[in-house]
Amino acid sequence: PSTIYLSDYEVPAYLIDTTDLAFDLGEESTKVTSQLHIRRNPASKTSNAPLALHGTELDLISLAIDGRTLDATEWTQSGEQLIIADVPTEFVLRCETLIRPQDNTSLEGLYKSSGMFCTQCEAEGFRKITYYLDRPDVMSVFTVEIIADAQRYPVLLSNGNLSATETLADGRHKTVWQDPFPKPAYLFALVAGKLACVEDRFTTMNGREVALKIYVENKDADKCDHAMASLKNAMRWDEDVYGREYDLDIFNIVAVDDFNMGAMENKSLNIFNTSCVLAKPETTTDAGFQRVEGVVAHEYFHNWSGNRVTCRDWFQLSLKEGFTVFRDAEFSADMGSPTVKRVEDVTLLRTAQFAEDAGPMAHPIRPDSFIEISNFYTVTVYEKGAEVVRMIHTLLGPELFRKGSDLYFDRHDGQAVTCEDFVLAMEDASGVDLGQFRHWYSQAGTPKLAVSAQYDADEQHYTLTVKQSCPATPGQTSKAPFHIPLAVALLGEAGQLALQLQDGEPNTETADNTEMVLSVTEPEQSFTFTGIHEEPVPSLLRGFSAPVKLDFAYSREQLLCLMRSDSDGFCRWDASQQLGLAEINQALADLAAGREVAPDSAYLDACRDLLADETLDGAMVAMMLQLPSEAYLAEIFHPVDVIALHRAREALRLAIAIALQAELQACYERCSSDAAYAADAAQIAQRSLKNTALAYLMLVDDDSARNLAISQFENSENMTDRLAALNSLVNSAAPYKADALQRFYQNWQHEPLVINQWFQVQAMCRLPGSIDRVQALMAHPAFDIRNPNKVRALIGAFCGQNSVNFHREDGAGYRFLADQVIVLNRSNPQIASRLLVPLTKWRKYLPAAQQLMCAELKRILAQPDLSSDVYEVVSKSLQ
Ligand code: HT7
Ligand code: ZN
Repeated sequence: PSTIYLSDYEVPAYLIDTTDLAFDLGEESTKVTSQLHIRRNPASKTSNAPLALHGTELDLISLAIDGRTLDATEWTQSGEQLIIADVPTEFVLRCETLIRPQDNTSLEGLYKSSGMFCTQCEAEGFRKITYYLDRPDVMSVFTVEIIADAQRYPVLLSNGNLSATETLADGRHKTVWQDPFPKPAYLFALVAGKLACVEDRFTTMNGREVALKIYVENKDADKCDHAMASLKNAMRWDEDVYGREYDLDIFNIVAVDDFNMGAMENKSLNIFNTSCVLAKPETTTDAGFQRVEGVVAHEYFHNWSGNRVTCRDWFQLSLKEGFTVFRDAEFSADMGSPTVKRVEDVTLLRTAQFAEDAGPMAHPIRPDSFIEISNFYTVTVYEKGAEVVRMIHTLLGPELFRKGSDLYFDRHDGQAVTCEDFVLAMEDASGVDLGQFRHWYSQAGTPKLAVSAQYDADEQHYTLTVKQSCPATPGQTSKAPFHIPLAVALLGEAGQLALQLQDGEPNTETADNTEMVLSVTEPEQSFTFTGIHEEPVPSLLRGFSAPVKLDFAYSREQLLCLMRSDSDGFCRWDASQQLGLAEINQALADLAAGREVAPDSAYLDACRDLLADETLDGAMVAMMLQLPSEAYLAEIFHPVDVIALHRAREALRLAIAIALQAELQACYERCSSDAAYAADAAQIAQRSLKNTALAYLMLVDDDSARNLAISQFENSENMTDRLAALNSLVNSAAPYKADALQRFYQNWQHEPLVINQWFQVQAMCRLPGSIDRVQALMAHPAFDIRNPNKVRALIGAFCGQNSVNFHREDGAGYRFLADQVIVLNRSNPQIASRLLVPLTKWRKYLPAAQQLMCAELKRILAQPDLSSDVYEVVSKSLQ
């Protein structure tokens, strides 16, 4: 497979003004007829370029130009391209192809899922439907005719407005859809199936009436209310916060079982993984409800950030994804608890993204090259990309940022543009120089900020010295300094101190001048605050103002002070994590020396106070009580001794549970409630704290804890509590757990999404023997390796979230994963390459583990017919 470089970008030699497609959907195969109005691109430098269309896995039936059928000498095929050497400057190309959606297991292009036809065209799936200029800077006006059996496929959908329906002879019917907005092929969608429709309406800020329709299988029609409410909230929010109005009379969402990602923002016809649209309290956890809200909003927001203004090429992916993730994060923060949302996002970034940025696949948010673009739908492009947009928001402030986004949308409406265009609009609207800031787009790696402080009591000066550095990443050995917004406050005895920088402008960043964003631009830089009457505790990187690793030598007392009283929720939580990390280090030393693990009493007191404080947000308390995850620890320790870390963390959790048993019990009881389920912030917080307390109590695993878990499992009416109880039981020695698993399966076997949770709980069980159970479950009738949700729930959860079992010393976990990757490489390369990520991190681990992991990677690499997806990840991780 060959590498594609951003520096090789050229404008397309041809443009397609209109695209007329006709689909004849059959049980064996589907005939696709396209009529493309093509003309030479006046902006192209190559005047006599042949027409080179993308196409793969297509049976070509016929090609005609302006009504004249071409004979086989007039075109050639090379790799994924169909080349017609001699074409007029403007013409109509008619093309007939035959495809087999029934056999399409890659879930790219047109495929069948649970009896319905559906499409996934981003990034390069349209070329599996017909020959086309399948690149995002070719935007065309689509008209789509669909013909299918009326009984089997009563619902026939595509983008835009329905312009005609017709009943045909032989039991078939036809619909015609017209989308007035020019779009790239990756936003094309088609759905045909027997589907129930849940309907609502939305009136936009300018009075446009929009019909909102969610199409699902009949049995799921009772699980659409939350998605519909989320959609309406998102539509209103985008009007209020960004001034963006919806632009068509119809907005459709369709739920499908088999889907490689969460959802897809096809113009006016969003296609969703069922896991991101269906929700009801009996079957869906709080996390599931929040995911539905976030993904529905994300796809809706793409209507502007992605569809109306799209990407010039796939190197610019973060232009739409980073911006849209930032938008959906702000939306979710406004709908629920902003601090909890921020801590969740930072947790994902500091585990998965920091790991990616330090690994063999590290890339800037705007990559310079790729082999397979599907491999670049990454936490870096999405989540770090969102952090980069957030930093622009921080540097400009909300008003100027809004001016910038207005200018961006106005200036580029209907265009395919670049990250540079986004930054330029922000600069032009605000007058803020983002010159140095642009390094965030081109440089990979997580910058480190080493901060030290000096207090001069005589001068009443407090100086923070900041040194920035960034480790080398593949292809980038030295890095230019970044422009890093560092939000700070200084905590004194009686609260936050007023901040004034020596030689600085008066601080107007907060009403009481107590918070400031420092612009760190130099490799080393000092900031001196004047009028500081006492030595403060610095609160640094408030709100996680930049995606960096911050190092400050806090004392335990300072961390306890931050944990108890910082007004910034992120810094409070982070202090709790740093204290937890210190405890884990101590536990490692204790176990190595054969001592009993005994947590520090001041740390325990702080946890005790958290548990007792009813005024605090329960979700925050729950997050602060949780020790840093094993995934986070894997980012801190070098090399990572998975087993030792797991033992130390578990021993510490048990010691905390024993020391705080009474408080945990009281907290559990206080948080138990009979109120009817609501997925609101208050109730979610309460359940989260209750189930955190239960998990701790179950470590003690005495009768009283088991009885709590059993009773919660049997009596809960919502899936959050039921699953939390099941999870505690499965990880305990309670004999009841086998019964619990069996009963759970029996009760929910008709709900695939619930059964996926059942698979996941077992896959993540920390106890020995999980790999055997996972292997046995792969033979369970409910498991299906062709369904990505099931693969993620069982194989993905085991390999990615059950470190202690995956890293079994005999290498069985690594072997198991490689076996699955080899199988999936043939049926679904996108899923195969995502699944293998845990193996690519081999350099982090102890030498024995490294060897075993490398051997499995080499075994994969030696397979014949390796997909470009898997080849790229494996070969880069072995370099
Ligand atoms: N823009 C969507 C990307 C997507 C995707 C990419 C590759 C393979 C399958 C896919 N399904 C959806 C999702 C989003 O970010 O909104
Ligand atoms: Zn997206």
